[in-house]
Amino acid sequence: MIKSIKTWILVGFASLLLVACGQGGGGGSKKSKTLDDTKKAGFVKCGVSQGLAGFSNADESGNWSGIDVDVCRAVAAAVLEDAEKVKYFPLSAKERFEALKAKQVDVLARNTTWTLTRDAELGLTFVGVNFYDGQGFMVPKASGMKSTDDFRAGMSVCTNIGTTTELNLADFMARKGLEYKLVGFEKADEARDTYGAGRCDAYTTDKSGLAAQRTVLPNPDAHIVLPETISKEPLGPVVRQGDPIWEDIVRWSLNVMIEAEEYGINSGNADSLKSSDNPAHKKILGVEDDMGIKLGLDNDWGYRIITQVGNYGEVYKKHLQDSGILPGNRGANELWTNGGIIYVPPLR
Ligand SMILES: N[C@@H](CCC(=O)N[C@@H](CS)C(=O)NCC(=O)O)C(=O)O
Repeated sequence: MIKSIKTWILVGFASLLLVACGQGGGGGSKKSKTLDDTKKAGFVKCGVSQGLAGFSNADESGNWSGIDVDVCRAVAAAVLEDAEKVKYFPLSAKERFEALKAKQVDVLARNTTWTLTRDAELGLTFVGVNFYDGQGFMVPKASGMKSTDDFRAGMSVCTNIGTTTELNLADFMARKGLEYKLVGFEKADEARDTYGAGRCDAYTTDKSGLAAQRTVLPNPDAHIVLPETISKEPLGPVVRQGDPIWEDIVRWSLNVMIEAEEYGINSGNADSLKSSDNPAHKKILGVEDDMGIKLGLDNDWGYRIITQVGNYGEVYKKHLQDSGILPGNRGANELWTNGGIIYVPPLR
């Protein structure tokens, strides 16, 4: 009797250890209110910008596209088996967090910078980074300004309110000891057009935003982006706190696009790589190891994302390089294996 109690204690202790080491247990039951509601609705509720070329932008027929839009399309491919099953909610910078908290949207994929305050105070969770950015300035070429060293006291700067942009500008000008006039707008097109009409000496936002907005100014060649980058703006998708399964689904829907690029899987070769004997290919494409089941999905989730949306490199090329918005090399947004800082935890 004593012996069998001892055995049971040992067995119990061993399984505790296994669980503690993360080796025990299966997927467990996966209960997500957001996932259930999304399936019931038949679409992903996606918060996007009010129009930012390359990131989230609607054409005349109301079709949304961009690298942020593709995060929501990836989630739809993962959970609803169809990347088209997304409803887009255009949100200004000022409105975006309230809209997410009020459940008007379930994913916010809108050039949003991950900061401590937003992470800690708003009841939200940033799931990753889909574009590493930094803030810059655009000025008219005719101004003769070549760098921020040419800034002078009393200058006016157009930008958007409710952004990190506004805060970084204040810090930057304080460091320079320059008084300036903030010309703030809730809508990005108003900030851009007011600058375009010559009513501000400079326009400031994330450098990707400057590149995108420059393309829609009446005469893009009449403006230059100054060389300085004054901040770190890691942009990424956000979800509400409190639904860890949904959080994981959104996080890994982004991660699998990046992992696919790293392992050479794209929308064109995913089918043939299903029979690859590379274990990484098998995991990503759902042939082995139940990655999808662990997320509370099915194992084809990654395959669907890659074939319907593309890997990260394909998405980047299509929306940012081929569109002419950021035609040069990817810089920080290159994979870590190619000298950039795009790096995701392993899909295993
Ligand atoms: N990344 C910054 C700035 C984001 C931001 O909203 N920028 C403006 C200027 S490019 C914008 O996206 N406007 C588009 C819109 O409001 O629809 C932040 O998270 O605060």
